[in-house]
Amino acid sequence: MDVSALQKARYNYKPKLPAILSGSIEDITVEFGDPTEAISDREELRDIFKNTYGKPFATFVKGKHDQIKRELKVGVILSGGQAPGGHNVIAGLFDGMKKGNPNSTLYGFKAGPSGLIDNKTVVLTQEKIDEYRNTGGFDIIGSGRTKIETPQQFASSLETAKKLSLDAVVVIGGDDSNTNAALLAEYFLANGSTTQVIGCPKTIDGDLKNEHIETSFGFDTACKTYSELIGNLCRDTNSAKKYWHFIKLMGRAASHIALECAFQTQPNICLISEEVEAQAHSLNQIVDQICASIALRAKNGDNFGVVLVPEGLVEFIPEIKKLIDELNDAIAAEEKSFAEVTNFIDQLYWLSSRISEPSYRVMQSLPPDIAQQFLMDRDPHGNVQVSRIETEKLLVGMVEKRLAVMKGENKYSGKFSALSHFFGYEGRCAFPSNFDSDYCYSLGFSAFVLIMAGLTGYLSSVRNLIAPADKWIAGGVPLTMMMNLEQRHGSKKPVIKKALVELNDKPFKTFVEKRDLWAEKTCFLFPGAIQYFGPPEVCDQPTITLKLEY
Ligand code: FBP
Repeated sequence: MDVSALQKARYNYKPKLPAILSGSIEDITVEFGDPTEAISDREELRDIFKNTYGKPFATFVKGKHDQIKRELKVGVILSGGQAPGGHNVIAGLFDGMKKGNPNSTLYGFKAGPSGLIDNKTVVLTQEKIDEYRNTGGFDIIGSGRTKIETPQQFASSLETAKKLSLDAVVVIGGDDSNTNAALLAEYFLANGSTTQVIGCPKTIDGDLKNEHIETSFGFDTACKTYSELIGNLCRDTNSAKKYWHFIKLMGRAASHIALECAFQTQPNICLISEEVEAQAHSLNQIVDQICASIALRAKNGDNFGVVLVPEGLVEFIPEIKKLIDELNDAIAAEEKSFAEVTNFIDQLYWLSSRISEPSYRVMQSLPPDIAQQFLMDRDPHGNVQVSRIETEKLLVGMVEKRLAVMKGENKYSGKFSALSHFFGYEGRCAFPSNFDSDYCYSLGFSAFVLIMAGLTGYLSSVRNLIAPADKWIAGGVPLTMMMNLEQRHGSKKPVIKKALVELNDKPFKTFVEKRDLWAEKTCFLFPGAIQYFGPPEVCDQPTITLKLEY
């Protein structure tokens, strides 16, 4: 098979591990902390997770563990959206298992959680793993968004675990997939199965984090990839000086990606959804904010600029959030009936008696092509697919109209020509940065140690990430401690709470200190492409967000 020169070179990259995992395998044991509690809804969660609720933190320390050389059978799942480094999680898990016992077997479940339900597997051999080391993508086994939800799906998953005599299942996924991992761990135990379930924190969105999970893998590479592209657009527009670029960035609900890319490129405007919600900004107020910067720069003769728009923005604008919530509930309550209405005009009529009058008015005020995007299929977890709502185009259209009014009022006299972009899929399968290569490999290796320690319902955790890798701290965090109950598909469900941008934390505050200057002057930074080989200050740096947070 032909491979690129970079891919060949990356095969030889040796990911760095925390000191505790890079020494002798016979010298790793687990130290337990205090029992944990869920974030909220503790009573209900204790009841749902009767066997797995409230386990203690686990940290790996030096010491003897008599099970470490046990022969294992483990199945691994890549779940949800792709994130750079997934292959290295599998490689770390594989290498740990083989170091423990060369006879151990790692199965890959094909195409996400459905591979577990339908028992579709491939045995991952040394040769196969070597083909994917330090590469992007999830193509080694494929990924999928199937949610293990129905009693039948849980029973089939257990059946597969029994048929393969699995010691453990490792779920590499985001908040929803790891919620599923927690439910699976509970189900297995409640049904007398000894198959353990361990999660690994994946998602470019960066929203699966807390004080014990410093970041999800893939965030680093995705942000650096988008920042390269944004930086290139900044330089392009600074050269020709004639376009405003409106760039929507993936990240689902959270604005972590937009904020990190703002630090790396210093655009004129970066909207932060969490702030929009906190200040209850309307769509018109957001447009006013953008127009104020455009007018200010036009006065200086700068009819160009860059605006970053987080993917989930619309869900945080109070009137639109209300509309989305009402749409979700109305559609979930009568899914079949709604599916039968295919024409947009008829859909509006269908909705008119099912959502509130103010929400109906908001729906009607949106350009029809955008309004239709709010009605597209929900994902299997009941979320609106925000990546498919063209917020960047909506904003360009509204800004154009507002500037025309401002011109009439003599408040603006510049030229406005805008181009819209959406960066999302471009960053999800990039070659993982050195940081993600190391972090992912360590997460996979840690998952192996958690399995050897007999733990279930844990998320693999590697901390102290701004230090050099040998100083990283590895262990596991009980999944139930990250949970609360949330409204999904019309009813309350246990879910891992998404970590959104905290307005009182250092990253956002640092951004606030700088943004007024960026809105008026041209302060662009050009971070360039991810470097895989070279000096550590260029190649081995974590994100600015992580540095500010820790
Ligand atoms: P995960 O939450 O599964 O990691 O997915 C992240 C993401 O890339 C989001 O940023 C985006 O909204 C979504 O996936 C797009 O989903 P899809 O790949 O199904 O189009």
